[in-house]
Amino acid sequence: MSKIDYSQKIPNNVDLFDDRRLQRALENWQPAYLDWWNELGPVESHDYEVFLRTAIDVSAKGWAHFDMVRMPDYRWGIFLADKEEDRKVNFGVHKGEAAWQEVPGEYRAELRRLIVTQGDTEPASVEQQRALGRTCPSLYDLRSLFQVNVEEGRHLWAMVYLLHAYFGRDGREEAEEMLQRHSGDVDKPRILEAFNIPTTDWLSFFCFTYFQDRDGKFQLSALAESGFDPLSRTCNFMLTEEAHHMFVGETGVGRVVQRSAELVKEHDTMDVAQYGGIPLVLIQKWMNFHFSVCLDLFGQEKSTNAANFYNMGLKGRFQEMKIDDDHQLDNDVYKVPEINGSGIIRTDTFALTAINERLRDDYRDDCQRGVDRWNKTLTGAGIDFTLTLPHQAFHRNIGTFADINVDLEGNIISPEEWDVNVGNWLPNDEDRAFVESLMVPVTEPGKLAGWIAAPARGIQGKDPDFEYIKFH
Ligand code: BYC
Repeated sequence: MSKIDYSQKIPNNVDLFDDRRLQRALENWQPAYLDWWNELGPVESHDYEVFLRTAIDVSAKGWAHFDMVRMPDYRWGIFLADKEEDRKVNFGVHKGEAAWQEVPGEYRAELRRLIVTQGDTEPASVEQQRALGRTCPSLYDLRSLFQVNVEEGRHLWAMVYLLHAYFGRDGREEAEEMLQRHSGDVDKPRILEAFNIPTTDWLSFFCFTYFQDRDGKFQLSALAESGFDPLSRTCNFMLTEEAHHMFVGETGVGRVVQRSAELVKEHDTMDVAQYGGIPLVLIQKWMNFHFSVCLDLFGQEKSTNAANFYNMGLKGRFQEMKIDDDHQLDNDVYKVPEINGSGIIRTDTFALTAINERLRDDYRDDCQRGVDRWNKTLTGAGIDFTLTLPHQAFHRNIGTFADINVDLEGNIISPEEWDVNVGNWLPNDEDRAFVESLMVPVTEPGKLAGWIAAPARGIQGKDPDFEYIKFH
């Protein structure tokens, strides 16, 4: 079951050949997808040959093959993780029942909504990042961008497969709409706000892959717990690919921090902008922006939607089966932040309605780990500067804190104080113009832009200065 069949028009391990109707429906969608990729995928990449990873198996070892691939010839396919025999619904009111192989009729609308929301983010991120190839800091980084992009395209295929295979006509309509909504489009925007902001510089790209792809990790992990087995298996395999995207983010920001630290030491000043580096205060502002925008992606602090998804057995918690409780949560509480007079406190609320908040807490802890590693680079260089994650109430647009102003430490402030300080906390026009001024393309093998350190190693045993891209 696990080998992927590349002899078919749509590579897959789901026996598509045996279901001619489904195969035809997906083959009808395929040209629209390719048109979308050509129009809104990475700019000017059509003649490039890129050292890309392609999935060839879904087992833990040796699942990917690396080779030079012409970008338009990349094969997007449908891959589900292997089926677990006798899998059960592991949480909610159906706990203990056999996992569903078909959509449970009473939960069809909720399930479709979750799959559509997830699917919509995948092409959105490709659209957001489409112009970055023009300003890559190295061939190594350009390859990382394209690797991330093709796999986000594949993740769209993953969700479109579920829509086509399990939701009939309205599933097909939803699949079409995935290609009609566009990031930032005033009339037909992407569903979640963080996917409508263009990614215009590489520090933003690295923050995106660190913070926003990590939301992907947590949401996919919660969906991988689903009692709807095909969704679980799809998400499990997507998570295998997702890990590399976060690696691109963590090492990307880490290399910017490292380069800035080198310049601080070399010139004995924090003002490294004059030497072509990105000052640490700017890196902090970029982190403040991306982290706060991503916190919104977890939804409201108290959410009946999330409680329903959990009760229904459709979307679990992060690593549900490692949590030691009854997985039904009828009598459990969880601490959720609330505004209390002039401050923010955490109070007990029903654990079921706090599902979004719990996932957000797990996410925050995971984000902190990489920040600690970046800080190690700074302490190692003897630099007295600590990068931090802003308070969870800072710069929020969804939930409890959407209508108040909060500083980086979590103090509630007046709109006037916000206006005076926001330019010190979030990237302002001048900061963005400066960072963009550094974004000049470097495309000679082994060469690197001056604002970023070299990668510690290359991809798949190749040297960092390997010719990862051939321009034709
Ligand atoms: N923007 O009850 P609530 C990834 C709406 S990233 C706009 O809290 P819920 C990737 C909400 O729709 C992972 N609207 O909502 C990363 C609701 O509307 P209604 C993507 C928002 O549903 C990088 C109302 O507010 N996957 O894979 O519990 C590159 C009430 O809110 C937002 C998923 O998100 C928002 N941010 O939670 C590529 C998983 N937040 O019902 C890919 C699927 C809330 O009042 N999605 N609203 O009309 C979900 O699980 C949930 O829909 C959410 C929201 C967690 C997003």
